Amino acid sequence: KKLIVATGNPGKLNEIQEYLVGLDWQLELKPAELEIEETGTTFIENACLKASQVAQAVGEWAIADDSGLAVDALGGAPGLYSARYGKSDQDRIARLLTELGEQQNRKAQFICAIAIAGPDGVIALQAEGICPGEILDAPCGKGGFGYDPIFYVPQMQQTFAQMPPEVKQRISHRGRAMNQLLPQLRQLK
Ligand code: ITT
Repeated sequence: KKLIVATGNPGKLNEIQEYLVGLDWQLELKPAELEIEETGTTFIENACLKASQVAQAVGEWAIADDSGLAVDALGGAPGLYSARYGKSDQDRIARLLTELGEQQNRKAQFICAIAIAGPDGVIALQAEGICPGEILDAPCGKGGFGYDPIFYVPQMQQTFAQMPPEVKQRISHRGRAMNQLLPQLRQLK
């Protein structure tokens, strides 16, 4: 069976593909011209919206990810608006560091919602994962994507961008959501 990966973000796409290696699904990219407006008020709502609309448009199963970084001292911003916070990863990181300034409370969490919809657009599976961490004063590390260079995980004493990919994949918000979802995805026939 085909599974359309409903994302336009290459970093996400890479990671989602890794979790699905060895499964019985033939992965396919979402047509680039198919863009879904994220009108939801939660990560889960937006993930469901993207999965459902792409599945229906293509007439195949689809998996979507809605994620973001919520910073405590910024009242949870950029949160749902993490992608819309700047024009490039570099701009988004610069803006976040500027808005946080000298703030002592650097606590933050990455949140990831994943949804899978059938060809009729009906949601079959959904899960959410969270990874707590801290925002550094300056970027550190070359791996990953997005906000990874400023997201430090105290437990590992590294940023997401410093970790070997398999370590990020195991402990990240996306990893935690996928771990809940994968056993159920294997049952879907
Ligand atoms: P799609 O909607 O097409 O999937 P998007 O990039 O617009 O792509 P979102 O609306 O879910 O996706 O926005 C997520 C934002 O959070 C985006 O700026 C990402 O770079 C960032 N983000 C999500 N997961 C991340 C991770 O594991 N590491 C670093 N940044 C991440």
